[in-house]
Amino acid sequence: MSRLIILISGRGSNMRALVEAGLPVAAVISNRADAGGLVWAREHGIATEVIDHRLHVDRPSFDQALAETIDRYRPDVVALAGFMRILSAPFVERYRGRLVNIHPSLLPAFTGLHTHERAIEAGVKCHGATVHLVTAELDHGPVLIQAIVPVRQDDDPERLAERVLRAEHIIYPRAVRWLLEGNLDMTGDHVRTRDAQPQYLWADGSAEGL
Ligand code: NHR
Ligand code: GAR
Repeated sequence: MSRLIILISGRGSNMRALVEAGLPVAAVISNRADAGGLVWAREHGIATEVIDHRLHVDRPSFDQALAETIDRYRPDVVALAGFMRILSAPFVERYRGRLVNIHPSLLPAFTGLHTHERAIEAGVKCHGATVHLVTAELDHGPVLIQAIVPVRQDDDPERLAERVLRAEHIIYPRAVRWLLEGNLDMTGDHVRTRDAQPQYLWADGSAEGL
């Protein structure tokens, strides 16, 4: 049986989507004791841990404590789900090919924070979310799946974020399942599903024929 660890910092709606998809979640770990997602996880009988980054003198020592806690659960895959601490190169190397993140933009556009606001500001018409393997370079790892969400004329960052989030909840469980089940072929930056399942999602069905 494969094992999944989820790292969160906040409300944990993506964590919930992973649990509700029936994935084998061994534990949920947060860097914040007040993360809303921890309450939901405990209510659902899932083991939880808190590793508070403020109690560590520097990033390497936080990352070391985090890795030690993760490794006690002997996970096959580690999924970042709204996890807000940048991870150091040794941490990323330890879980190479098994550490995955969901980022709220169509990478490589809009790396970093405040993506919805920046997409509207830039005037792009297609936005979305990306599930990617984590590498030492922030928001730059190989892409597993992307969801395209149209930007509407009257969108504000909150409304756009809400639609992107719904797409995230569809693509994240799909991609994590591929990883857990060994359904991905990886060569360099290129990741392909072995059974040719589509690695994109259109939030707007009208474009299906393209
Ligand atoms: N770590 C590595 N090495 N590579 C990635 O691609 C990572 C990562 C850690 C987290 C998620 C990411 C996102 O999807 C992620 C990807 C936090 C920040 C950030 O600036 C940036 C990107 C992401 C997560 N964090 C601040 C920091 O100093 C703290 C911000 C806060 O606490 O609110 O770590 O967007
Ligand atoms: C999600 O939109 C996720 O893509 C994003 O934060 C939200 C977390 O929501 N992640 C990042 O911005 C990482 N820097 P959730 O806690 O409800 O899953």
